[in-house]
Amino acid sequence: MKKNDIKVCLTPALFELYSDRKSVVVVVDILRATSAMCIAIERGVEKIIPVSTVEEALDFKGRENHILAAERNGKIVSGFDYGNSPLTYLNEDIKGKTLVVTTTNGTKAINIAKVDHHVVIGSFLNINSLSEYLSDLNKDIIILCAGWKNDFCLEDTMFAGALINQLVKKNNFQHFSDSCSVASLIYKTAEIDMFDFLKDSQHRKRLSDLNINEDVSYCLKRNETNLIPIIVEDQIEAFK
Ligand code: 3SL
Repeated sequence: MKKNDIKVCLTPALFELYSDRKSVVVVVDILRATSAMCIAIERGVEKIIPVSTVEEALDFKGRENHILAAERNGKIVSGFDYGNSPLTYLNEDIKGKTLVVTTTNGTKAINIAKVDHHVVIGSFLNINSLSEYLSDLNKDIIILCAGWKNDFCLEDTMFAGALINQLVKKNNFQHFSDSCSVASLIYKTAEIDMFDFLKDSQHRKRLSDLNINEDVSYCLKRNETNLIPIIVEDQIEAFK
């Protein structure tokens, strides 16, 4: 049986090198965009519209049944009700609504990938069902780390390593690249205590300076949802 290849694209700046128009792309922004999206879908958001700019998000202002979320540099953009905190989506008000969202890195990575690829949203919060889904899909995979402003981020690469670890156990995947090896090594070192492992990472420090620590612990929880957010016609919805 031919095995499917896994590749890890360490930052969106490298995506051109990986884009092949046939692999499924798993977009990952562990802190915090894709974690927040997974939990928003779990808590009943009907669909998510990822936009790249604050202006595009504002175009939806006043539309019935829409919630607007915008984050830049870790903070909620003024005038918006929601930002990127997964904990804020643990509420009943979002049920059945459409979430329009723009974030510093996560939505940009999604919008780059969705041009030519089938896109799936990944996080620790859905890692088991995600690996089942990818295994059933039986395609080559690119894990696209959203990073920070086109730079490398430890937490996204750590997640890539965790996902590779699960996929390889399913026997229909293989990987050869150094970026996969480095992701696996990072995860092996981190897995005992991921929160502690990230303590000196740039993004944890950035969030910690904003007093955002609970979100980090929440984003490192596993399997809070079985749902797989996927892109269908430019919008994110749960795979059915
Ligand atoms: O860049 C993003 O998409 C965010 O996840 C960054 S933050 O965690 O909100 O700072």
